[in-house]
Amino acid sequence: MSRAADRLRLLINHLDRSPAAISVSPTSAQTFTHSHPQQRLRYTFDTDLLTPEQRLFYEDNGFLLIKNLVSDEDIDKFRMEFERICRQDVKIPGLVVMRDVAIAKSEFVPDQKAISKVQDFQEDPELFRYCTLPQILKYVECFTGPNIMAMHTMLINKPPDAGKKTSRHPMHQDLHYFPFRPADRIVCAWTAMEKVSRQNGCLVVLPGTHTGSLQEHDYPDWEGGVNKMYHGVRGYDPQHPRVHLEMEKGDTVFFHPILIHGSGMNQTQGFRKAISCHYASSDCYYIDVTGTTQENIEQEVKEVAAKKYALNNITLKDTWYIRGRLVQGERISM
Ligand SMILES: O=C(O)CCC(=O)C(=O)O
Repeated sequence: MSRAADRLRLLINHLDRSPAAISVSPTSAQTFTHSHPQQRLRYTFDTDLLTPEQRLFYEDNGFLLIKNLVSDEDIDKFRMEFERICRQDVKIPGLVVMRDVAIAKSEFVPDQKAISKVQDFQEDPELFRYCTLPQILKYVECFTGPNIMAMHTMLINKPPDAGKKTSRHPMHQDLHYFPFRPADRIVCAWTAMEKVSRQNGCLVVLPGTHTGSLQEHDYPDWEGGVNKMYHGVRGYDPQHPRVHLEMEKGDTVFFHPILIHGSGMNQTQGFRKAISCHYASSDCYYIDVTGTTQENIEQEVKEVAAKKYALNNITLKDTWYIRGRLVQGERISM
């Protein structure tokens, strides 16, 4: 038996004797049914898909990269749909279209060059197909359990940096944006739509930080400006080892919402594209973020909702409740 398998067995035996170490929803602990329920570690389930090495890697590091998971054909279709959106050939309800802060309003042209991100594409059947791909869901289930909601969807079109370093994404923890828990039953799938490297601003992760807690976030005081809602984590250790996730088209990384990560500047002339979805177990539950470090993001979301959609009494929870879509199993408490 491999060393990883031995270590996994030791960890499982340890957890069997200390159930308090496993974090699940207080309302529905027993709804996570699996073929090997005793083989549940803190961050992963055994669904017969992950090797012992892969499970341990995620348990220890908070991310797992799977090569060649999404076909070129699918990625080309997602790219074509994105281009249709940019040309304004289609109008998708609820879709949020974002521009890099370095692009002045006056420069707007209906073209992908003006758009740095689209998010909330749950009503676009072609882009949303990404969130339902069976080969992605098979992995997602290892982290969320069998009842799966697609909560947050994004296609990121990182533009060539205009010289102000605004194409960077500050280091952050995705949980800052989410008023639902437990964190361990949430996972992001992020797929490279082309080769991503340090040159065009690949993801950068701080391995192992998923075992920490949610920290305070706010706008970094970057001289050249920072994109709307791109909050950065305060006070992380800049000396913490970093991993630059260089990936090929179709490679997919799954990562935990407390993992500190970000992405670098795009120093090429091309637009670096990636598509992603945050999934949560439908057994998760909403929390009230009043009085927590997440109050500032709730306030900002409320301001946008009031200004753009004339929605005045909305909470952070409401904005997620209406976006979430069941993609596998049963919708329980989400
Ligand atoms: O794709 C990127 O550059 C970073 C994406 C990311 O970390 C996020 O949107 O939370």
